[in-house]
Amino acid sequence: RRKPERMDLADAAEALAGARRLVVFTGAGMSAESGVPTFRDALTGLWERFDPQALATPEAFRADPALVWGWYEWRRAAVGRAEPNPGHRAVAALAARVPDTVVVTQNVDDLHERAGSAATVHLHGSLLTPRCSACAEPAPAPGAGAEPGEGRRLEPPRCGHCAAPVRPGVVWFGEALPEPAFAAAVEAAYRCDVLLTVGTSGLVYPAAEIPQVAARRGGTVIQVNPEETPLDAVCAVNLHGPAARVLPALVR
Ligand code: BJW
Ligand code: ZN
Repeated sequence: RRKPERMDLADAAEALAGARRLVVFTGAGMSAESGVPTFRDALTGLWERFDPQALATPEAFRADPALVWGWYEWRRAAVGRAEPNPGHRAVAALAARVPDTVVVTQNVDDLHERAGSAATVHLHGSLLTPRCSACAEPAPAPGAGAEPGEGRRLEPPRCGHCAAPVRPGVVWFGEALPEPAFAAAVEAAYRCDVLLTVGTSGLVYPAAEIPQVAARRGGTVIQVNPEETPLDAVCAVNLHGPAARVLPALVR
């Protein structure tokens, strides 16, 4: 099958409609229009206001569990109030059309699932699956109510098994990705004929390898991002624009 050198929106829609094995690879920009902040956008990104070294590393949690737990509880509560946007719904509609679709997300929210993409692969874990920091026993997700404000400390609950502090179920810098999720993502990228990458800066590894694997294997990579990214190098097109507007136009 011919792979166009340069595509426009109509070519991209056609490639998606004709895909037999599809991967949708998403990052924080996917949920931006649901009101969930990204990490690296100028002005609005979380890393503009918060220090990743003090919050998103295992060392940070060991040094100050209440600071880290409070920050993640604040974010979990915000995600609970957010709703999937038309982009999430367009991804679910695409998957309904192409049965062999794997949705791979770096996001720690559940907005793909709530929009109907039930089997989403989470490369960086989830805000909704806390576990023991010592024995990894899953901990019950805290109920609504006790949410801290922005930047407020909160003592983490204790493991019912071994009494160590419970930690968020996300992947911090320096930690390995969950092996089954990463293996499933690599395998899907290896097999796919089209990969749609949405709202990721493509800076964080090894997740950023996923679109590159698809491209190397001859898959057509279609990107949706208002900005240029390093993934432009492997894309047939970057449909510059916000996910909640571009994705519904692609799936129409
Ligand atoms: C829109 C939009 C709209 C805006 N519509 N788009 C190679 C070189 C250098 C360093 C490394 C390397 N390999 C590994 C590393 C280290 C590190 C890393 O990659 N660092 C780089 C930053 C340099 N990687 C790791 O540490 C990883 N682990 C690892 O390598 O382990 C090795 C190991 C092996 C075996 C045993 C032990 C260890 C783990 C990385 C974990 C990343 N975790 C985070 C935090 C998760 C928890 C939390 O939520 O707090 O994951 S960091 C953060 O970045 C989060 C995201 O998933 C991830 C990716 O960000 P994303 O989604 O791309 O968001 P942004 O903000 O960067 O971009 C948003 C994009 O959306 C922008 O492009 C906008 O333009 C766009 N946008 N509005 C569409 N409306
Ligand atoms: Zn435990």
